[in-house]
Amino acid sequence: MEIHHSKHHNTYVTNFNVATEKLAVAVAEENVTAIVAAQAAVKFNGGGHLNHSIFWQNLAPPSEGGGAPPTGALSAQIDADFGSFDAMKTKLSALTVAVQGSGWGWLGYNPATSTLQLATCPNQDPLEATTGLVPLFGIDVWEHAYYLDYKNVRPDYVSAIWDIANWADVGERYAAATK
Ligand code: MN3
Repeated sequence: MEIHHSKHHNTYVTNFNVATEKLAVAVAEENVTAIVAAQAAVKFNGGGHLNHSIFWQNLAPPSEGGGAPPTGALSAQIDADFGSFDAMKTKLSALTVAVQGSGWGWLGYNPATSTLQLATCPNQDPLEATTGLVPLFGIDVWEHAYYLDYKNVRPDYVSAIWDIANWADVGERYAAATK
């Protein structure tokens, strides 16, 4: 987690800044080819920054509430949309473990239907910009997220993430999304 935060996340931020500078120059020069060419790096690195910014807040050590189940309005909404917290966990775990290659599993809020939804995204595609769902809780299943601790056993990593999930943070995101 330390390396993941200090090295990987930092690289997305650095490269996002490079990409947006390139984009700004291309826009200033009205160079349409360069504007289009800049999009992929903006999306990838901007997505990486957005996703990881949520990821670190979504986690907490058990001594700081990690693993304590959701409460209040979020808990009620999870029950309404998935039947139970355990049912949601089982479903999101299965979807996330099954991501082909690198990507993310998400619990998101759909403002159009006022419901919670599960989704997966490839690479660093940011959830809201690509699906319209407001990101509440994300699981990074790039190999860099788990290889040092879990080798190639992605299911064990996904199973362990629930022990440090910070549902107080997720609840705040839900409250903000539904305000
Ligand atoms: Mn990562």
